[in-house]
Amino acid sequence: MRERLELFKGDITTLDVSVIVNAANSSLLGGGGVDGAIHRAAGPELVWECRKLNGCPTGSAKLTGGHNLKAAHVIHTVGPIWRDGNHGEPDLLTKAYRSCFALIRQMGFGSAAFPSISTGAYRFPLEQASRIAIQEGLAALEENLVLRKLIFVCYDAATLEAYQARIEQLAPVPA
Ligand code: AR6
Repeated sequence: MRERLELFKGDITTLDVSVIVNAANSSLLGGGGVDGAIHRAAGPELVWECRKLNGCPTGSAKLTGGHNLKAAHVIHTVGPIWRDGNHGEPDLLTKAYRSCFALIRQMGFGSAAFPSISTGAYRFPLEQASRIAIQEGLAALEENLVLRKLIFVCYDAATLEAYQARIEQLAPVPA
């Protein structure tokens, strides 16, 4: 599995993969952060398509086309807003990743890229969020052999370091 998992430091909108994941809000009508970047790169047709979806509850995921993106599809998911960790935040973040991986499996996508869901404007602590992301990613790669490449996009140095540390803990390269 480990060899099918990649970290990429940069902008998710540049990636040529089957599907990119958007860390959206429940309106699905756009916002800041990665959501804003994806809508800018995809063009206005993305929000027109999103308007027909009637939003998305936290922890769920919905599929659209990629429009002007290199990726032909976008999965929009909604991670939890961090309050204090006692409001189901870890379970909801796990659910958001699982909802995306379920769609990836159902659609038979061969490659997918994820941002670090909830760790920006939604303030989910990076250490715990990166653990959930890597755990769910490895589980998905194990059960879905059609998924040849899974990329976790780390936009800044702190995110990259956190993901690298989690991979070393959870999927060490055999000696
Ligand atoms: N490519 C990859 N990652 C990015 C990019 C990019 N172009 N831009 C930012 N990131 P955030 P959230 C990183 O705030 O915490 C939006 O307004 C960013 O550095 O985008 O789930 C939505 O509409 C961070 O590591 O998403 C919602 O209202 C990560 O993406 C709300 O923010 C997630 O940060 C969702 O908040």
